[in-house]
Amino acid sequence: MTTQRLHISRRQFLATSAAAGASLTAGPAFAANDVTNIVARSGKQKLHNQLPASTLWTYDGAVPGTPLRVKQGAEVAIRLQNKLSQPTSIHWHGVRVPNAMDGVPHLTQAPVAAGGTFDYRFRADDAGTFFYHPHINSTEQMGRGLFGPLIVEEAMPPGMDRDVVWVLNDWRVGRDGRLDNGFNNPHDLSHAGRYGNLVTVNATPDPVLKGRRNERIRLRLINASTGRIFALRFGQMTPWVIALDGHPVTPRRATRNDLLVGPGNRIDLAVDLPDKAGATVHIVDAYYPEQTYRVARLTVGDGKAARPAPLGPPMALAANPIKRFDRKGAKSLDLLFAGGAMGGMMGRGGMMMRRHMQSMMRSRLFWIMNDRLIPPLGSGQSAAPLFQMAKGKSYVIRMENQTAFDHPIHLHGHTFQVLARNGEGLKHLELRDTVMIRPRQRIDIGFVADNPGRWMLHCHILSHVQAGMGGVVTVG
Ligand SMILES: [Cu+2]
Repeated sequence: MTTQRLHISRRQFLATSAAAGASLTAGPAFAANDVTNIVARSGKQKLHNQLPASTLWTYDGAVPGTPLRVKQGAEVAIRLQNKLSQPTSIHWHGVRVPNAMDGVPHLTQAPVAAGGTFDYRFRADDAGTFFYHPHINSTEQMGRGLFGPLIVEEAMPPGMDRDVVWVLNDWRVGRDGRLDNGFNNPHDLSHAGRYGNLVTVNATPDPVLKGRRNERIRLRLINASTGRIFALRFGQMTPWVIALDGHPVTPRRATRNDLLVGPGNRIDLAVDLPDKAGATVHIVDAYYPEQTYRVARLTVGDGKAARPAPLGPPMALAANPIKRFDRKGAKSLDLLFAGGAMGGMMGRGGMMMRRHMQSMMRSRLFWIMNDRLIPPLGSGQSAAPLFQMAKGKSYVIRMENQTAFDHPIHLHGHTFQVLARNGEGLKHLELRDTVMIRPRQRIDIGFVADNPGRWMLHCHILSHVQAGMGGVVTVG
């Protein structure tokens, strides 16, 4: 590392601190030699061989960005350099970081200005499959390719033949074959979000993963789409699910609900390839049953088998150190989602829509949380927190979706337990940071508010958070 670079960084660091004001904390400065540099930059790349180049924004020139792999308990030190021409940040999705490291501009830090840097440092307490992405102008920044996997390896990883990370996302390609530049148009904001027409796995459409007979692959799926929800099917095969949103579950055959992977969700599967040379497993997205399409293929080679017979159930992964939620002492909070296109005008949600209709049209805020229109962070308008929580206390949030759309609801800084769907308790322990809530569904989540700070609670359909589906909860 040259002194000049450190000098520039320090000046930027001070500038950022000053701009942030008293309530925002800048990242800790650290010695350069133990730091991974990540550069957010713009460049021309083809989305597909047959298409002209589009302007993509990437981490280190690649989609997905630099795969980060650390051991559980390790200190992670990342220096983000912003070579974009607009402010950015990095949010460590699903990782329980200290508030100042959470990467949410206008809430936990100042935006990292064009040409600026920011130092992120945190300890990776939980093992699992996570990812990182910006948390400002997100529809465009993620929609142009800014996301990368963060894998925290267990102290004792399970014995699988291979560990494969698949980052799923989609791209909206215009008639000219280039990435569509219309981010945050009113239709996307008020409907299902920005859906693309080119689905890729690690930026490759419909890839083929080749394996051996009876090979067991740990498949880590990350949905980094701006809006697309996947309902995955594996043909005749039903893979084992071993973790949801990074957190271990007792291994079981994956249910349809497990395989419903919304933006922000991750799922770790143990996939056993068939005991048949030449066999192909078609992985299909059946979210829209009328428009199913293939996402990827697994094929079995005709060479040596990994083993003579298929393996039995995989071993459970060790639990992460999440504080157990105390149902008896928990305080209940209600959260009602309303608004959006095609939302009913009946019931409480309809009443809220009628009440806010005028200002919804004016403000381009199409979604209502607890009878409030909440402007996005950075709009200059401040909004009171949705909830204020006492540190160390247990909470239940009873969510109800009175909109016509699915929403993956993401809570920062915490891992919650999904307690009930439509009032029915879950059979299995399900720990998550992002939970899909279906139209007219009620979902109860419970957690210990043990991480002090100001945290986002929002839909991970990025057009929706832009249009009112995001609020702040405080813990302290
Ligand atoms: Cu949403």
